[in-house]
This record gives sequence, structure tokens and C-alpha cells, in this order.
Amino acid sequence: MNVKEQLRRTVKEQCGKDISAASDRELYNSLLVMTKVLLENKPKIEGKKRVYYISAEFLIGKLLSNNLINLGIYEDIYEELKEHGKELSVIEELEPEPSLGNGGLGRLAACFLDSIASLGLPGDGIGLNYHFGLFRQSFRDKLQYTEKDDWMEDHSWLNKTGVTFPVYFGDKKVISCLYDIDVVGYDNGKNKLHLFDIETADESLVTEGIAFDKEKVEKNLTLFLYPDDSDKEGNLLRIYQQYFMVSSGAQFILREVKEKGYDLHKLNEYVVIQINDTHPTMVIPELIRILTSQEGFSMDEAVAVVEKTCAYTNHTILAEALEKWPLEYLEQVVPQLMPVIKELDRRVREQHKEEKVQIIDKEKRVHMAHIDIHYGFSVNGVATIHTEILKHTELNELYKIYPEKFNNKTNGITFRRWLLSCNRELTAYIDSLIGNGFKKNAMELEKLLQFVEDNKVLDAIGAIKQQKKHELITYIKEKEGVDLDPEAIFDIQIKRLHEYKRQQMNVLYIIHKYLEVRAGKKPARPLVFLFGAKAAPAYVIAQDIIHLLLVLQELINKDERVKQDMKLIMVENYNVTYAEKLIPACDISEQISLASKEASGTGNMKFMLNGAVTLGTMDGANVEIHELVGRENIYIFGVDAKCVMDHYKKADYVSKDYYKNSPVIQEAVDFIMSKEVLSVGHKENLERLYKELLNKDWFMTLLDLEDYIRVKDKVFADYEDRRAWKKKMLINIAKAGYFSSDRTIKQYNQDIWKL
Ligand code: 26V
Repeated sequence: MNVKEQLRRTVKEQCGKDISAASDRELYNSLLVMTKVLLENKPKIEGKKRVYYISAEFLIGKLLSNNLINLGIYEDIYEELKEHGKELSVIEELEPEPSLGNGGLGRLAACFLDSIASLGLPGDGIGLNYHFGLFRQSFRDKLQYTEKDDWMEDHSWLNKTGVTFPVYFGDKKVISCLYDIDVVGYDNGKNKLHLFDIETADESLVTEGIAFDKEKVEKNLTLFLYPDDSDKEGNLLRIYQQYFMVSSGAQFILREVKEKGYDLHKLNEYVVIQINDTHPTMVIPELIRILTSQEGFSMDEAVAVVEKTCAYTNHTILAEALEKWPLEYLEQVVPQLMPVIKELDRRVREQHKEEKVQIIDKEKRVHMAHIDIHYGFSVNGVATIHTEILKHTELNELYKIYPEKFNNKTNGITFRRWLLSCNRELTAYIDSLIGNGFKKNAMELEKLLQFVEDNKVLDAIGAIKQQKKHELITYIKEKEGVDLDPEAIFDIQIKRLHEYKRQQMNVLYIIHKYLEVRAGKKPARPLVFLFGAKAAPAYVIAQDIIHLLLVLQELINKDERVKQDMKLIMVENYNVTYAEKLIPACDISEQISLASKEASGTGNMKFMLNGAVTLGTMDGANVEIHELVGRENIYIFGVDAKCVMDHYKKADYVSKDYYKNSPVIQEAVDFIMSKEVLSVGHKENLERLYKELLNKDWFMTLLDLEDYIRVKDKVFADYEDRRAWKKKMLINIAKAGYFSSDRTIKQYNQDIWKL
């Protein structure tokens, strides 16, 4: 039976009617049922050795379209629906997006699962099934509000397996239940994403917004992703979650190995565990605990095999994000792990005197990354510059002990989602130019370079960008109620809200521009500034930046004097689905982190692939984008990482000096406390942000602001040479192949996993 016939039959069985008579909801349900059957029938990818990618986050996004693409039936389904007057893109809107991640780290994990399966490698994800994921964001009174995000439905991609494991917190026992989501490769077999949950989770524990009783662990454990960690209860809950994840995961892995009859003493020949940031670090002591207490291993034997099995990826150098748990907290939550952790610490102390490499420090805090580095066989950063900083600065003392463990794996993105699915028009056009080889070998995109002087091709690429702008405009009108001009330049910054990413610098540029336009200096064409970002609930300054954005949005969009020339939109509840609409419509990709702080970034790669030009600092993967596209095809500004690190070392950056010496900076910063801004905003938020910029500015916004303004003005001017701009677009697309996560995963496999 062909797919079209199968769809007709499924709809009939499920809803008792024809496709044309079925509602979009009924069609969505039928598509879900049918696709799950097809997934069920896909062979599991097998091999002697399997990688387990353990991560507290998997930001998988909606799955329908991507599953249809990977199963190779998207076009047939699309056509069959169309013939009956139905739109697949409308139907898929009904699928809820599971928000099981904060940002780049979780999305990377999802891209990796897609590539692992698409390359036919045996590998599964292991994580947690958060009932309400990360919060849903809403804006009221120009402030961020947080609500629970109830993404789970009775019928979904999630399959209950019936497999359970006991997990102990001291003598408190909970039962861990395994749920699976099938991960099908592009034209390949399938792996699984294993998500653990507790049977006793109680959703009624959530009172208002995302508030809940943090102490009833057996009820709240899997309700939310990373609950508020500003207080002790929040921190303890995080440790509970992490241990629950790794204990379930370790038991699951060992069970698979034993079922196959493998010898646990050779665990590393059958299993490799990739530890995604420090959140799953306790898998190391947990495996050692299980092997010694239940499998008859000596401590030496257990340590020897576990350290050949585990590999660690670092995703940040920010001190506040590098986990150091108070020993006392661990003792309270996981007393059974303490003898192991203390023994691991003792062994390190015996070998190394340097205080900076110890597992338990003088303040009795456990450095999770140090466990990973001493007791794992590989440590990798996520972009060249990031790995170099780890080796020579942040983790230098450890690098000196284990130079052979350190390696770089520059991040990548799955082109199935970030090109084939989100930009079908561009995909089809590329296909018509260079054939479809690029879908399996992304480097073939370089074949596009032969068209760099071809006006017809350049115009076609420009026209596709216009079409995607029109689609975004319709979406934004519906979601945010704002009208946008398709002739405008679309300048977009979408990412977690954090001072190091410097959304506040973009805001200061917008203030500067607004004052200029208001004074009569009109831009050559309208400018649209788009933002999307969630801020951690306890991160006060981040809330203030959102507030300023929303205040300016009101001020600017209502101001008759500038209405034709500029618009500012902060979209509500930015997520993967929103990113898929924004990215194809973007002209200028804002990647403006303080050099040295953004480990890699992956949004930068998604934008480039869709023909946006990067405006960025020499940070993270921007450095590699710059190298690939050349200086004509990217806009770089600001100081470099070395300069930033010198400032930190000498503690000689004084933001007020930059403020005092520059009328332009002064005018923009002072506007935050102007009468007109205060008349629509809250003094408390605005004043706090103003003072932060003047008295602290830890991420050196004012240091780079003037250069940012200069270069950004040049970008807008250059956009007017339409032919030259379209060439830049084409070159960015052509050079994006390197950033396919297929390349990244091949490198992980060659250097680390060896599957
Ligand atoms: C998370 C948080 C959460 C609460 C507020 C403070 C804070 C500070 C930093 C972080 C980062 C945690 C690790 C992370 O998400 N890293 C990101 O990993 C991406 C994938 O490798 C990479 O592209 C991003 O540059 C990096 O920030």
C-alpha cells in the first residue's frame, strides 16, 4: 500500500470520514497514529558499541514534519492533503512543542540525535520527561510572566514502555518509569530518546504560575526543567533530578549490556557515555557504586572501566554555570554516593597537589567538571576558540595533567530541520541548481559558488527571502498583532536572555537609531528589529532588559514620527517553532556576545544556512564562520577574546569612563532614565538596569558599543547594494555545509566514540 492510500485509510479508521471532511485536529491525530506505526516498523540501529548521550535537556521541537521528512514521505503526505483542500503546515501547528530545554545546549542534543540516526550510528538519548518543561512566557504590564507549559497530550510521540527502575535517595525510594520517543534517521533506521519520569508525579502540586511545593520530591521531581535555583530548595531539587536521571540511565545501560550477554568488565567496548555539560556528571560515581556494590567489582576495577567509558562536553566558561555542589547538599540527597565521591577525591589528592584540580575544594564544594575530567577519557569544547580558552585559561591546570584528553568538536545543526523543513522553498531551489546530493553531504552546498555572478540565481534567492518575510509577517500579525513592512530590513536576535549575549547592547543601538530617526535622519529603508528570549525567573537584570525592550516597543511602534521607518518586536514565548519561522526571514543575524563568553552559538549557523549575514564579535563559532565566508561576507566588530581576558585579569574595565567620553553612549544610556521612558515603564527596573550599565557592566557593553553602532550602520548601508548583498547571502549558504551536525557527529565518532 502506498503512503497516500495509507493516509486515506488511517483517517477513515480513526475518524470515520474522508480527508476532506476531517478537521485539522482529526487529521493531526491520524497523521500521528500513522507515522507512529511507520516508526514502529523501522529497524533499530544496532552495532557492537552504542553511544548514550545523557543530557538534562533535549529541545526536540515539533516532530511531525521532521519525521515525515526523515521517513521520506513528506511530499506524498503534503500532496494528498492538498488534493483534499488541507494544508500540512496548518495541521502541524496543532502539535504542541515539548519545551524540554533552555536553549542551545538542549537544541544541540536534539540535532545530535537526528544526525546520529541519520548516519546510521547506534546511539540513544537519555534524559528526563519534564511534565511542564521550561516555563511558557507571557508579557503583562511590560514584564515577563511565567506559566506552566502543559505540553503532554494523551496521544503523543511519547511511548510508555512499562520498564521501571528503583531509584534511592538515601532510604527514600522512588520508581522510575521509562518513556521512549523514536528517533528516525534521514533515510535510515531508528534510535531512541529515553525519558525517565516518576509514577507519582503530581501535577496538582503547581499552584500559581510555576510555583510549587519544592519539598515533596516524590511528587515534584519531574514537573519542571531546572526549577528556580536561587534558593537552597531549588538547588536540592536539581540534585534530585540529576541523580534520578543518571541512576535510571546507568541501570538502563547496564541492563542492556547484560541482556546482550556482554562482560561488564569490558563495558567500554560496548558502551560510550557522552556527558552533556556537568548536569549528568553523577553517572560516573553512580556506575562505580553499582559495579562495586552489586556486580562484585573492586574499586580499582570499577574506576578503570568507567573512566574508559565516559566522555565529557563542556558548554560554557561562565563561572556561575559551572556546577559546584555543596558537599552538604549531596550528603543530604544522595548519601550512598558520598563514599564513592570521597574516594575519587582522595585518589586525585594523592596524585596532584594543585588546589585548582581537586574535586572537593576547601569550601567543601564538589566541582562536577573535575569529576568528569579526572574520570572521563575525553574532554571537548564546542568551537575552536572555546576549546583553546578551556585549555589555556579556564581548565589550564587540568589540561597540563591530561593534554591528550582535550579535543575540539565544533557544534553543528541538523539541516533536515534547519533547511529542509523550515525552508522548503530554498531547499527546492538549491535542489534545482545543484541536485539533491547536499541533503546527505552538506559540503555539496559549495557547488552553489559557481552561481555567485549569476543574476538570475541571485534574484531567485532574494525572492525566496521575500516570500519567507511575507510568511513571517502573517505569523507575527496573528501572534503579536503588529504589522510589518516586507520591504524592511529584518534584524534578528533570538537566544536565551543573558547579559553576556548583550541584548542590552542591541537595545542601546535601537535607542540611538530611534533618536536619530526622530530627529529627521531617516534610514534608506524601514528597519525591523526582532527579539525573542526567555529570562531565568531569578535573573533580575535579565527581567529588566526584557522590560526595557517592551517599553521601547510601545514607545517606538506608537510614535507617528518614526512609524514608517522602524519597528521593534519582542515576540512572546520564543521557542523552536518560532525560530523556524524567524530564521528563514532574517537579513541580519545578531551574534554580539562579549568575545570569549559564547562557547559556540548555533543560531549563528542556522541563520547563515538560510541566507542571513552575521553581525558579530570574534566569539564562539563566529570565528569559524568568518574564516569560511571571508571578511567580505560577515560583519565583525568589537574587541577580541584576548583583550577581554586582559581586562578581567587587570580588573581595569570601568564602564563609566566609556560613558563619560562618548556623547553617543551617554545619550543612549541616559534615555533609559528619560521622562518619556519612565512615563511608560517602571522606575525600579529601569533604574536598576541603568545603574548596572554605569557602575558594573560586567559584560562590557559600553566597551564595544561605539564600534557596534559604526559597523551596524555600515551593514544597513551595504544592504542597499542589492546585488552585492545577495552575493553575500549566496556565499553564506554555500559555506554553511561545514556546520552540519552530520560533520560534528562524524568527528565525535572518529575521535571519541569509535562506534
Ligand atoms: C546557563 C545559565 C542558566 C541560568 C542563568 C545563568 C546561565 C549561564 C550560562 C548557562 C549556559 C549553560 C550551558 C549552555 O547552555 N551552553 C551553551 O551550549 C551551546 C551548545 O554547545 C552553545 O552553542 C552556547 O554557546 C552555550 O552557551
